[in-house]
Amino acid sequence: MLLDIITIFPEYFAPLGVSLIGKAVQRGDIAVGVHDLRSWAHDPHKTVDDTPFGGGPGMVMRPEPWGEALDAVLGAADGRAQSPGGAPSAGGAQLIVPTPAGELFSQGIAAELAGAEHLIFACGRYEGIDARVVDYARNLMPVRELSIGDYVLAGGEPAVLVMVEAICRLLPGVLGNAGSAPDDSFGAGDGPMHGLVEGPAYTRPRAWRGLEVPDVLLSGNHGAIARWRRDAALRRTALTRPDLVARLPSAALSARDRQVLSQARFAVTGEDVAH
Ligand code: JA5
Repeated sequence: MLLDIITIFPEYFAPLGVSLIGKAVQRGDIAVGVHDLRSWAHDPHKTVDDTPFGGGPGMVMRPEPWGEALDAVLGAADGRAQSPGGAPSAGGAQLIVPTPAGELFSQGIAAELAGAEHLIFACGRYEGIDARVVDYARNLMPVRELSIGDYVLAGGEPAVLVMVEAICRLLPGVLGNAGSAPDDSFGAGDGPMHGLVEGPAYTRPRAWRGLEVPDVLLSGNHGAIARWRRDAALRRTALTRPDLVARLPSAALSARDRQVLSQARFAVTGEDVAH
């Protein structure tokens, strides 16, 4: 997979050299290009922003450096793919634009994007990027405007780090333990934890500062352990993410699941547990 990131703060992406993604880059499983938008600004001050038409606070990113940046990054990828033709065109490239106005990024979208050949991330700053840049880019490649949650950031950079990590850990060989992806919270795929957050995890020592690990996890009874983990995931999801419980398909819930959930929901609603 090829990742290109366009930003006015290239140094923000130093973490991509670390940990799982850093190792995947070293192996050549992922190629990352981090590009300074100002290298496509041609005035002496390398200006990338201007005042908003129509008035209002703040500044807007000018379209010209963005247009040149997208053309250059697409053209370079075309060159690498040795595809024919003149004008830059997207050989499997998609543009991702982080914005609080976008579609909510999710595990499902991460899984879709993990199948892409080439992702280009456009990091806005100030009050955002001139809207014509996305209009222009839609003529070249698929474009997704994505939000990582309902809060305001000063720019798209931290959202891109989040999305890159969520996407790249799904690539074959990137996660050290291939078995740990399907059981994660939100259970990518259709494993037993699909649609739930994960319950608690424990390791040695068995007793620590007077706190004990649940006996079942030391029982060696794998059926009982799986059941306990599912119960714990259901209870925790009911407590902290009732929205996820509401979206579970009823076919995915056994009689035991329903019993665990109805008991958990007593606690959530604050109804009289003693009834
Ligand atoms: C701010 C110029 O989903 C949370 C997000 C906040 C935010 C994003 S994504 N992008 C920007 C931005 O500010 O580009």
